Amino acid sequence: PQPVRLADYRPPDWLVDTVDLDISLHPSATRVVARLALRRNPEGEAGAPVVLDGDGLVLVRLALDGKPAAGGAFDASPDRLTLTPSADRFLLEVETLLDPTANTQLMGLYRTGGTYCTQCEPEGFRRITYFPDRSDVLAVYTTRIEADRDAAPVLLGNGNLLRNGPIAGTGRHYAVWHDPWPKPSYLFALVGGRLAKVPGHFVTASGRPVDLGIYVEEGKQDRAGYAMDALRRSMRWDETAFGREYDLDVFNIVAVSDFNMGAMENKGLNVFNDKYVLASPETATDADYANIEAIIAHEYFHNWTGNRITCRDWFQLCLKEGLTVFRDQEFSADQRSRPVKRIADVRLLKAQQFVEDAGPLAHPVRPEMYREINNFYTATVYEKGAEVVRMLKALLGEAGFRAGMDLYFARHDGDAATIEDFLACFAEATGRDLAHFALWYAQSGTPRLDVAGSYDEAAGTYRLDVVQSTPPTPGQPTKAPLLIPLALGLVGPNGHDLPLVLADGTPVEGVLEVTQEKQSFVFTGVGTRPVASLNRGFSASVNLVTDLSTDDLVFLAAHDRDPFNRFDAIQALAVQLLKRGAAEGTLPPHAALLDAARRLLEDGALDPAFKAQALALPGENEIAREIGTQVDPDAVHAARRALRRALAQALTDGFAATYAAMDTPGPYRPDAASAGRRALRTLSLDYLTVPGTPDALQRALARYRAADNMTDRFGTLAVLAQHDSPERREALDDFYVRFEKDPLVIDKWLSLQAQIPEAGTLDRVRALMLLPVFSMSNPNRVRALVGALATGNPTQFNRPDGAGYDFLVDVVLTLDAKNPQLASRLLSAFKTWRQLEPKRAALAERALRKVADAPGLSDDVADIALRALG
Ligand code: HT7
Ligand code: ZN
Repeated sequence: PQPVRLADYRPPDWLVDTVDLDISLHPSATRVVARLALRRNPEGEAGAPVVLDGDGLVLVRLALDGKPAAGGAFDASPDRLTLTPSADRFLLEVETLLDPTANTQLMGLYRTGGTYCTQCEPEGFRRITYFPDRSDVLAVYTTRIEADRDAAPVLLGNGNLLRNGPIAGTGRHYAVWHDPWPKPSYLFALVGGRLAKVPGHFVTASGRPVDLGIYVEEGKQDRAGYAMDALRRSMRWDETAFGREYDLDVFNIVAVSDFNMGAMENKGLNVFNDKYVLASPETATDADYANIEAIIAHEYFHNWTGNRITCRDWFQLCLKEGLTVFRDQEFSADQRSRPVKRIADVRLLKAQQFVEDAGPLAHPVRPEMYREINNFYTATVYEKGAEVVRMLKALLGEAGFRAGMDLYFARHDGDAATIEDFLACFAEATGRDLAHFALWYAQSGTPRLDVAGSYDEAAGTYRLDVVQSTPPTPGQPTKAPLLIPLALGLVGPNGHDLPLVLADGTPVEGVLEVTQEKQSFVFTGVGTRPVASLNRGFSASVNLVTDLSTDDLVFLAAHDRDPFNRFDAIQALAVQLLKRGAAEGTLPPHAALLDAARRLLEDGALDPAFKAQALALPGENEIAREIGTQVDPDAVHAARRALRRALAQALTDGFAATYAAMDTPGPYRPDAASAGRRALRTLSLDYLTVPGTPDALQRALARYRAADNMTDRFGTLAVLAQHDSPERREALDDFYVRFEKDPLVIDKWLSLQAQIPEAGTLDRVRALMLLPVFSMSNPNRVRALVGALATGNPTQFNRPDGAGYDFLVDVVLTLDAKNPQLASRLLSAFKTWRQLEPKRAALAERALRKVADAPGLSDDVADIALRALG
């Protein structure tokens, strides 16, 4: 694929004011008539022809200003339509013919379980009609949809419904939708199908009534209630937190079962992977409920950050995605426990984004070059993009941040904007120069911050020596220092924070600004030796390396007033032990960790959800990332297993007491407090089951059987899955029989088995692929089974014989012809291969070369294979 570069951006030569679509749905022969009011862009290249994008299109006819175009007046191929009109304004009418049933890429117009639906971001609209398919061409759309009335009684489009009705004598009907808000083509959507509507209602702060609809497969209506509730809460929250109101009379969400990602924010018509809509206590876990809440909110929040203000080009993807992730994280923090949400977000950031940033697929939050844009919907754009917004807020404070956001909404409503536009609003609203801060968008890699503290008792001062460095990443061999907001506290022996006053008398409001490669900060008036609590709340997205002693960490785990750092302190203790354990083959002395863990477990004032996070050991991928080079996944697994045993043994009584205390009788409720109790209870059961004795396994099995909700049932199944035993077999069989007819629940069962860290797992996965519940055509199934093995089972994916790699390569090559986006995402599991010990690394490299050398690869897979090989 040819590279596309940010530096080559040019405004479009032609603009489109209005788009009138007439789409007649048919399973294999859908007709699309598009009428585009084209106008030469005064900012484009003078005299440039009209060049419209297409992707595999079949052109039926073409007319200019109502007259059929003659042969020489245009040049058409499936992938491009070029015209050289004499006028600077004209109406183009194009008819194309599509086969939605044959569309297995799930991009453009396709069918899922008989329902017609579209996915146009980033470049799917060109698979529907010829168009300047770029995000800076904004038009007003009117869409007439026609379909067989029985096959598709529901016809949905963007905007408001203008009219609908039967087409006499044909068995067909139509609906006309009009979206008054100019939008780029990637936000276009339509849905046609036999779907059930779950209705809802919302009145905006200024009194606009909005009809809400969640459309699901017939019979699933009772599983859409939580999503509806989350939607209404999101709408209200955006009004109070950001002053943003909804702007149409209708807001619809459709849940479909074949979908490449989580959901899509099409204007007024969000399309969702059904996994992020459907929930009932019997079928969804607490984690599912939290994800539904977050993703419903995320897509809704795009209405302003993404839709009303969109991106000038795809390099600016983080402008909508990073900002919208930040907004959904804040929403969830307000709805649930803020510290627990922060801990979960940082865990995800480290597990996904830090890993990406440390490997061959590293790229800046705003990339400067891509070959396949689909491969840039990454943890870096989303999660690090959100962290950059969070750091901006840390620098500017609550009021400054809000003033900048207000200016951004006021100034850029209706624009296709850039990161520069965004930052300029904050600079202007607060008077701050953000030129240095902007480097966060351009420089890839996770900065490392080395911080050493020294106390001078005689002078009553405490000094922090800070050194920042960022390791080289692909295309960026050298790095510049960043502007890093480092939130901190100096914790006195009584657990209280000491006042922060710099040597020149300047008070520090909890956040230091680190700007240089080396910097020292001296605090005065420090009467006793404090313990530095650094990067509180994970204020900066950095790898922090401190000189804190084991005693300091134990102290912070018990006393820090910043809950994130209490969590982080105990995790840091665990990471130190696990790194040494993996390197040395035996666990080093670990009494301090056991002590810290006991104190947390026994602290009656702590939120159970917090305890569950703090007492869960870092995952194997996380430990591997901390080790960084020459990783042996078996050694990591052994070290973690040993530490689990040690904790289980030392804290048996505590876990038993907690297990009993966290029992929550009464009907299931998905709120955060109840979820926290369940999480801590299952964690306790997990530790109690570590010995694997018949009694322990029977207790877990009994709990599995007695469960009256999916969180407990699946939680206990996951506990049992770690022990090769008759109890595991019984529970797995039982689960399958109970939920065989429920694909979303079966996904959990598939994932769990794919993550069993045992030698037989690869064969098990192969066998599961043969079951009728599995299908290579459904992305959720493939991700649940193959994706879980590749990303959630380090020992079995990285088998020393390379069989895990060969398996993934076979799946990727098989899938590529069908669904390249899904194939390339699976292949991204190789992003960590360079951190492995030499033998495994050589096998992984060989596997990647096999992919790179395969004939007829998609752009998506070729791009990942070549970049991963670097
Ligand atoms: N903006 C969307 C990103 C997206 C996508 C969604 C579904 C299928 C394919 C897709 N490609 C890109 C989702 C979001 O981040 O909100
Ligand atoms: Zn998004």
